[in-house]
Formats: sequence, C-alpha cells, structure tokens
Amino acid sequence: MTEQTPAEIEARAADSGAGATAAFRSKLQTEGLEDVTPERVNTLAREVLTAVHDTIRRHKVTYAEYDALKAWLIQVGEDGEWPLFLDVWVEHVVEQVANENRHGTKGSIEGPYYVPDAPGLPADATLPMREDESGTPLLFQGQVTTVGGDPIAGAKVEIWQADALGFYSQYAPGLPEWNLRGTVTADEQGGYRIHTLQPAPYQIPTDGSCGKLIAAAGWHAWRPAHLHLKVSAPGHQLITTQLYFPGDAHNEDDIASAVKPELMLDIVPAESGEGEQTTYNFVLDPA
Ligand code: MBD
Ligand code: FE
Repeated sequence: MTEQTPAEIEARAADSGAGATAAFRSKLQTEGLEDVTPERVNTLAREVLTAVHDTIRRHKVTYAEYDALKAWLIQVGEDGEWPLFLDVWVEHVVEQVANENRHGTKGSIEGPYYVPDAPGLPADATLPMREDESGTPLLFQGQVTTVGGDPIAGAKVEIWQADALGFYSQYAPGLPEWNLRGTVTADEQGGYRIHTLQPAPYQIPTDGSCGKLIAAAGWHAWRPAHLHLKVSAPGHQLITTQLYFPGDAHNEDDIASAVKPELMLDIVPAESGEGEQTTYNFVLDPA
C-alpha cells in the first residue's frame, strides 16, 4: 500500500463527513420521510428548547458564547457534517429506545457510512478488497437463528467496515467502490463464513466542525475498531448492530457511545494459521 502524507489523510478525512450528507439525501430520495405529527413536533421541539434555555440560565451563557455557537452551527451545515454529528452524539439514544423491547441480538448505531445494495456474496465469502489490502486477516463466522434457536436459512448479513487505516469505501477517495462491503446470504443452516481483515479504530475527521467541537471541548476523536452489520430475514425484524474487538483502547470511551458488552467479539488465532477468527451468532426477533 502506498504511504500517505498527513495532509493526504486529512484531505480524505474532510471528505468523509460531507459524503455522509450526500448519502443521506439519496436515501431520502428513495425512501422519503415519514410525517411527524404537529403534536409530536410541538412536544419535542418545546422540550428541547426548554432544555437549551435551562442550560443558558444555569451557566449564564454570554453573547460571545451564543455567537460562537451560531458560527459553529452554520459551519456544521457548510461542512456537510450534520449526519456525522448526529450519528456520533445522538443516534445511540435513538437506537436504545428503538430496540429496548428486543429479545435477540443487541443493536447498535448505523452511523453515517452504510451504503445499501452492496454486492451479493455466498455464505462462504471473501469481502471485496484490494489485492494488496493491508491488515490482519479475520475470519468472521456464525449462524443466524430465531429467538427459539431455529436456524434461519438464507438470512441476509450485510457487513461494512473501515480498512486498516480507518477509511470507509465511498467516503474516502482512492478506494474501490465496494471495498470491504458485502451482502452475504447465509446457508441452509443460517451459517456464514466471511473472510475479511481486522479494521482499524476510526478517528472522527479532525478538520471539520465535529473535529473543532472535539478540540474545543478537549475530548478525543476516536471510535474503537468495529464491524458494522445489518442482519435480516423475511418474517423477522432487521437488526442493525456493530461488533467490537477486545483490548481496543477505546472500547470504554467510544466517542459515539455505541459499545455494549454483548457486542464484544471473542477473537482467537485462526485455525488456518493465518490471522484471527471469531464466531458471533445473530438472533433475530420475529417481525
Ligand atoms: C463511524 O465509523 C461510525 O461507525 C460512527 C457511528 C460515526 C462515525 C464513524
Ligand atoms: Fe463505523
């Protein structure tokens, strides 16, 4: 793999936040937006504004701080970083509420970098990757079942992940379109064996508005390494989740608050002798 200068890596990082705005717009075009009733808007907008007012009073927010906020909010939109901001700092609570009654596999946030319709792959598959793709080989295998433990033949396992530098295809230039993305169809026993690579931890782009907030507040910009998944089958609820790697320095302080103990992988040396392997089974709730 060719070496990148820090400036090149920064340039790629800047693109990724904005790309998420374009991707969200195209999702809206295909799926549209459901109506939110005036009653809900009234309740929710009023409560959020009241919380803001309370914060201003409690901390005696100044005009200088108010103007800094205005400037920053304007810039988030210009940078195209609203999806990034919302998915990093808000989505985890929406996910918690949405999935609180499930009995199957725990959910986690989708984040800004999902792309629908990744190439279809058989149950035993290697994710699309470059010939010289760097990183530790990882065999990710398991089975999809119902909450009752019955295998779900032909379940769909969509997977997307960052490469060994922390970049997602279609959100960083220079990567093949579907790099490290795929739609795997499980076998008759609901089984899948996906050959991929260990992803790198992900750093929120430091050069955009989200990065400015992180720097201004003295926070860090990291998510622990993770695999993204959407697992689905007819008659069952689709689950969107993420899986994590033990020992990652940011499992305990994910900037996106999306780690759950149930989503920690058990990584062991690969039986093939090359790299690592892990087994994770998905349990789907009935629709
Ligand atoms: C990611 O890769 C991610 O998963 C989330 C939630 C936010 C930003 C980047
Ligand atoms: Fe991610």
